[in-house]
Amino acid sequence: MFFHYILNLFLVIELMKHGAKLTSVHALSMQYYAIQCPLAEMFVKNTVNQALQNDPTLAAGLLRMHFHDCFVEGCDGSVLIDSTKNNTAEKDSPANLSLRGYEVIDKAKELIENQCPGVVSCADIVAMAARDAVFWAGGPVYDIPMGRKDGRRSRIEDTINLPAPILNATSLIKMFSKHGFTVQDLVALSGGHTLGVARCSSFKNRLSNFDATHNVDPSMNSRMATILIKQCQNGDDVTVALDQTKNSFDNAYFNAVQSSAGLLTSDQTLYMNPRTRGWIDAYAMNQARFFLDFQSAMVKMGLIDVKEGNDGEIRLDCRVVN
Ligand code: HEM
Ligand SMILES: *[C@@H]1O[C@H](CO)[C@@H](O)[C@H](O)[C@H]1NC(C)=O
Ligand SMILES: *[C@@H]1O[C@H](CO)[C@@H](O)[C@H](O)[C@H]1NC(C)=O
Ligand SMILES: CC(=O)N[C@H]1CO[C@H](CO)[C@@H](O)[C@@H]1O
Repeated sequence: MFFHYILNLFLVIELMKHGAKLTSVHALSMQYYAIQCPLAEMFVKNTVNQALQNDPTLAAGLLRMHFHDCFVEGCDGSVLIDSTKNNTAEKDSPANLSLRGYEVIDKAKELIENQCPGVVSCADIVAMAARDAVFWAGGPVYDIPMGRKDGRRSRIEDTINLPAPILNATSLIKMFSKHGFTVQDLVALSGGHTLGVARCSSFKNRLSNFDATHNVDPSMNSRMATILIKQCQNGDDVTVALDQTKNSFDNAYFNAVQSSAGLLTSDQTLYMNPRTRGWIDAYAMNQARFFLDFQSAMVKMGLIDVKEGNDGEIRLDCRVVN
């Protein structure tokens, strides 16, 4: 308990150092559901643990879901909304088609609604599930403030705000800084690619007709390129692990990037730009440092444009606006 308290204190200090917009945070709190739904976090945790026992690869899905939720319209559960006759939702954009883990969120929401109806937002459940998935996979444990309200808008065209895998470090730095992230945050968050897979469609830009002088991206380890070219002959939907331990949350991703084995352009570019390169080295050398910076960057990500009060609602079914 005491350790937790110290950790919280440390995170707040870290957040202030990183210049988080603390003014927009005041309504969120660690104890937000303490009175109205004290078991909310436990329900989510149990549901996530159970789902991951059956399918460990879902940890990656749940982490990525939170990232996509927060980068499009803020962390407001908009990523969960199903398309209707009138509206094509974020979910149905090409970027989001490979998102996974929606059933886990539905299941947690159902348990929570039975216990304390109309209290816990889908956005908070997504944030908790991502946190619990990281821990389950061997990553750090950390507290997140709660009290996000659910949004009412989910439009396919808004997913343009997601970073594309072909972006270089300069563009990524610019894009992430719009949300208040430092260069260090960008590299720590990219460490989320310690979990999961990508489809060939996401990195085939590196495997042929790369530029005027190269057929294959010269920043890719050539043995790896040969293997990938072969694997991707079976189609755009073939999946390849983002690092060598796709179900373990560790710092293997940074070792991969160091040895020219980052899978996406957006991964390998972090070793080519002098502003990001040092952080790749730091995290490759020191996993504890990565964990610490990842958790503070995740707390920060979870606060992007959060909706409070009447700006949002507590959705009753995470897939449908009330
Ligand atoms: C830096 C900019 C980023 C870009 C360009 C990017 C892009 C991508 C792409 C293209 C994929 C593969 C999708 C597919 O082919 O199906 C992917 C997967 C993934 N991303 Fe990112 N991502 C970024 C940042 C992040 C962040 C900040 C996180 C979380 C902290 C994250 C977590 C994940 C995870 C866990 C997967 C694996 C998903 C799975 O196995 O289902 N990514 N990302
Ligand atoms: C779709 O739009 C029409 C007209 O704007 C409206 O009457 C209807 O209720 C909408 N349906 C849904 C499912 O939102
Ligand atoms: C990064 O990408 C942007 C946008 O495509 C481009 O203008 C810029 O020249 C690129 N920077 C480097 C260092 O390649
Ligand atoms: C990262 C990525 O692939 N983003 C795409 C998401 O979907 C929109 C709409 O189809 C595209 O414009 C983005 O490029």
